[in-house]
Amino acid sequence: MKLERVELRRIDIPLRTPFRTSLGLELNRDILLLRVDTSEGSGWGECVAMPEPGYSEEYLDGAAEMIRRFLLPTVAALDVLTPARVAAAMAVFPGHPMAKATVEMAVMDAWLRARGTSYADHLGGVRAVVDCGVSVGIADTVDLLLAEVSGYVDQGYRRIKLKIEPGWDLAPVRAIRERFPDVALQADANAAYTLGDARHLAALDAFDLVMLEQPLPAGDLRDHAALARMLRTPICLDESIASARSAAEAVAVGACAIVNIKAGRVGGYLEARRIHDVCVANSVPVWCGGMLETGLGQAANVALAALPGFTLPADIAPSERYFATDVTAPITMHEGRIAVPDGPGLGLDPIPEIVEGYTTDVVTVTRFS
Ligand code: OSB
Ligand code: MG
Repeated sequence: MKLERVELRRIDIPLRTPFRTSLGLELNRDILLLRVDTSEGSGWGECVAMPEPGYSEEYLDGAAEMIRRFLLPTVAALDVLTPARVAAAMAVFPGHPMAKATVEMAVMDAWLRARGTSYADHLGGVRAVVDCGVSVGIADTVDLLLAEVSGYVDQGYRRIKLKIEPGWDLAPVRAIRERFPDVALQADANAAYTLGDARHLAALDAFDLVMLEQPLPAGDLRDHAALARMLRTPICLDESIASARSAAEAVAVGACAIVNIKAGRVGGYLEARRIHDVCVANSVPVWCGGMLETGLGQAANVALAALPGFTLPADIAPSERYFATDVTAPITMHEGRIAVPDGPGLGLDPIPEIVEGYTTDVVTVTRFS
């Protein structure tokens, strides 16, 4: 299999509900879709980088540039294209995991479609359905948050995750816990605190949270380990885990008891699987994070979440949670679960007219060097 043609397509697809995190970022979804045409067929990748840096240093224009200028020539130079060879070839460049993950995802889709194998079968999925959780952005008032969360509880989500930040933490968590005493509840701080906030964060122990996600900055493994000793609530890491190696280190130093796995953050689905394997070997539960993806990214995430170590509900939600009209046939949830696609590759196709309607820019590459 050889690379023949690549399309970098930017789509502007509005989120149905504004999504605000501790980064002060109001996330909108300007998304890069990558179509690869190979000698054996086509595949799709989705870049999870946001328009602005914040969650990490990557941002959409930078990722597009990285893909076009460096990753595609490297991949096009390979005579035999396989997902593992593509990932290994891209590894000569440090960093840029979201850019790399986009290319790997598209090549894997094309390669699996050509072989009639699904993403889930290739990665080692063992489940036909995955449990869905919903990630709830910072709201303007606790009343508005209560109304929003009530809707999600009614829709059947199996876990609620609240974004928190200094000034928006104990009060919203207490309010949700009082209204929904039995709901599986967790909080995600996106690195908004420091170890000096440990006593304040320990007050969250009263609310029986499944976990507290990424309370401190990504590089602060030692501080996370110190915080973990001061809290009963288990610590989960997201931004801190860049690879299987960093997962092993975080677990070894006691920085976390749970790991959030996002393929985009770690350079692709193959590295995501290695993180899963490291965590399973250490009896650390994992779950699949999300980055407000379209149906394409969700399909790959659902496949990943089908692996045996993914024992906690994912940040994977039906299309209607994110978009009025998704770029694929809508992903639907039944009793808080989404079915793992079993068709070849992602098992879902972008709908050309819909993608076209959202498109703001297309760059086609046929000569790679
Ligand atoms: O920290 O998990 C996060 C979205 C953008 C950046 C970071 C995060 C998120 C989410 C989205 O929580 C969850 C979802 O895709 O439903
Ligand atoms: Mg997170």
